[in-house]
Amino acid sequence: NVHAAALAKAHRFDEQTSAFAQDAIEGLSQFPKRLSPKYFYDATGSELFEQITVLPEYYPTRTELGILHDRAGEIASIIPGGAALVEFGAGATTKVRLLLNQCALSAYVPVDISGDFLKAQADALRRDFPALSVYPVTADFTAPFALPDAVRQVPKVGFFPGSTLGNFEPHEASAFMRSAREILGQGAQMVIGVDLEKDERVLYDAYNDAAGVTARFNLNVMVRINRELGGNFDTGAFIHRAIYNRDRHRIEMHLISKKAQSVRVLGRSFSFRPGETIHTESSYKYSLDRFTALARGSGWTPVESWTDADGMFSVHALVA
Ligand code: AVI
Repeated sequence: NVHAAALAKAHRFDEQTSAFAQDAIEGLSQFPKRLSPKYFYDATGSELFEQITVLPEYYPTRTELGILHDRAGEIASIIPGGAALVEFGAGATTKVRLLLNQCALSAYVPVDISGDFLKAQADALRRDFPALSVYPVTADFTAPFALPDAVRQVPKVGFFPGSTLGNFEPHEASAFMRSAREILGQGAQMVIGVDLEKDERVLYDAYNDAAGVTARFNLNVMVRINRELGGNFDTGAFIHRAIYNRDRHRIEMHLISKKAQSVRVLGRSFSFRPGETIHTESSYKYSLDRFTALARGSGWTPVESWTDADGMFSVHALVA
């Protein structure tokens, strides 16, 4: 996309903003229009997501925390002593703390695109776990990155909770699993949280909460485009909708235009028909079998998996 690249350059964007600019222009030029869910997470979006995780309808976070809490001892028993834990996309440290309390880990390597947030979290962990070395890495974990030299010699354990894998398209999910295996190396372990298929009503409610937090989270990507890419989205002229696509085993989040309108982003105009959507996120729901097949197909061997009593969510241990 030469035009978008030239625009980004003309606007003197930093690297992250020009990637956002190119992706946004490319996505809004497609039919159906789409935006990548990775752009939800500016400061406001991250805060709104934290609010989502404690909504009564949003079961994944508390269910996964319950599994990690109940099974921490079992999970710890398959993690070699002195290992370095590499967390892909480190948000709040609540989940990793459950493992740190049980495992004799030597190092923690949180990897996240947002450097400021990482540093604050790293400082808090150093205070609470003085024996732990913390080496934050600022990187987009969907692309290859180098681990710090200090953890080169110790066993590695990947940690990818939250069913973030579910926000990847199936080919992206396989590519991520393969790349994680490359980064962590032969013999590494991986602990990964994966949301499961279930009653459609439960899924629907989790992404259409009564308080409207998910709607604000979804619409915030337009606020972000307005601010960072000189857009003029009227957020009042779009509505949030999440539907379950049964054939593809995924929740889809959309922003739907209430009327015919056109929107300018970086000096380009994008027109919407009434009812036209921007597909902003897919959240894939796996069966245990479909996930273990994906893991095997990307170079991992499933070792064990745990679910809650209602079979809502799963945590898997894999070995490379
Ligand atoms: C981060 N991710 C796993 C969340 C999910 O459930 O797919 C993002 C989210 N989207 C709407 N609500 C939560």
